[in-house]
Amino acid sequence: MLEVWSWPTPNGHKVHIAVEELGIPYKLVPVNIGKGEQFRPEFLAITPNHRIPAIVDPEGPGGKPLSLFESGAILIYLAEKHGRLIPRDPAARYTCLQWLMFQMGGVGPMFGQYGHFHNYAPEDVPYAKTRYANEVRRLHGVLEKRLAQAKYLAGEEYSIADIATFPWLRFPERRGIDFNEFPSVKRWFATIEARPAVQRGVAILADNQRRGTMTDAEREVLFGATQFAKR
Ligand SMILES: N[C@@H](CCC(=O)N[C@@H](CS)C(=O)NCC(=O)O)C(=O)O
Repeated sequence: MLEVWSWPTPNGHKVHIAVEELGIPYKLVPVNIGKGEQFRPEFLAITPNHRIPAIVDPEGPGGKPLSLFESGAILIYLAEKHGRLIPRDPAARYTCLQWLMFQMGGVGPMFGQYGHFHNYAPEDVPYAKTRYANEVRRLHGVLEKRLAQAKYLAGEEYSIADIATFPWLRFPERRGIDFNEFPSVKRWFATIEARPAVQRGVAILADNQRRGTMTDAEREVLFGATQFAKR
């Protein structure tokens, strides 16, 4: 059975939503990143980058086991293996991959840095706060333009590009964003949020979601010496 090594973060939710959408039976292996479980040897054997999500498919290409990390690669793999959530038409397929890469290289990293400097940095760094707030707003503007022209990011079809982007756009108020300023993003978000598989996906491990401030121990694991130790 497919193993999903994960935790309830936006990158984890992408894979939770995909397996729910595709109806794939899977075994969930929780990796508590606040407690440092991402540094355990069994997880490092799957991903040298010690980040969730990762998967192990015992029935990979050629019937051989395949392990994968990087949520974008996982989404492409699952969609192609199951023949859904990625358009078949070549032009639409590349458009889907384009928006998936836009999420992986833009939305994810920039929103992540916004969160870091607004919520976790031990000192106030106004330049970084402003820079990432501007980027978050700019990226919403890019999505708004696209979604004013197309129903979904890839075009007419719901795809892994939407699945990758949706979890990062949840709770916009936490990033100083009001969806009323981005009406097409608001329409798209409500459509995706209403999907039963998406609701099941974001509920996975939800009881473990961090509430309130980070503890010193979590801070050390995520941003201190433990994070940067040579492995
Ligand atoms: N580009 C990676 C990013 C993965 C990532 O940053 N995962 C975070 C949670 S959202 C993580 O595992 N952090 C653990 C750590 O920083 O030690 C992907 O999309 O899979």
